[in-house]
Formats: sequence, structure tokens, C-alpha cells
Amino acid sequence: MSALRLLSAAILAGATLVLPAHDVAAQPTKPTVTITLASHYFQPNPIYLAGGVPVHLVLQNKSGKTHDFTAPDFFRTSQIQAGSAPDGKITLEKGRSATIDLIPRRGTYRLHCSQPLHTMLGMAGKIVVS
Ligand SMILES: [Cu+2]
Repeated sequence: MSALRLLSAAILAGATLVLPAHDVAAQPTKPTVTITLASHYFQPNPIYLAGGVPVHLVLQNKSGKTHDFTAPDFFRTSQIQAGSAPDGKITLEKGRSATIDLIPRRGTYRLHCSQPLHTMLGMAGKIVVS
């Protein structure tokens, strides 16, 4: 009786050990693209993405002041899966980062930072989705 109980416990333990590994293996790997915002540029620039393919975007402000990732046409035409870009913009205070998951649509989109003078200083670019 106790042997049976032990066997059941072993099977259950085995099952719990196997299941998470199986779940991880079943998850498709979503490509991550990391974009740096700094004074006063975007890196990389242009940003190349694959149309119709889900992507995990990581935006990092590596400077000591606020920058934003403003691309209203890009965000409007993308299918956003997680995160948000209100008014087509993601604002990051100094040292902060944000993530957004989306499916971009083919096209070339303008990108800029809307902080005063930042576009003029170099924070303008494009996102190329092909
Ligand atoms: Cu800026």
C-alpha cells in the first residue's frame, strides 16, 4: 500500500518535472529587438523588422534625460499584443526602459523624439518593415 503510494508520488513528481520543460519547448521563440535611446540618437537606425512576424521590442533610455520613441504610423498599423504606445509614443524617463510586443506591417515609418529640439539634434530615423 505504501509502495503504491510512493509509486504514485514518483509519477506525480515526474509529471511535474516533465510538464514545464514541455511547455517551454512548445513556446515559439519570439525575436527580441533592443533599441537604445540616447542623447541624441536612436540605435540601431534604421530599425529593420520582419513584416507579419511577432516581435518583442525593448526600448532602453541609456541617457540622463527624458527621450521618447514617437512613431504614430508604425504603432497605428501594427497589431499590438502587449504593452502600449498611447498617441503613437513611448516616453522614457532617464535610465528607464519599456517593452512592447507587436506584429508590424510592411512599410517604412518615420521615427523621432518629440522632446524639444531633439529631432534637430539627431533623434530622427526610420523603421523599415519588409
Ligand atoms: Cu530625445
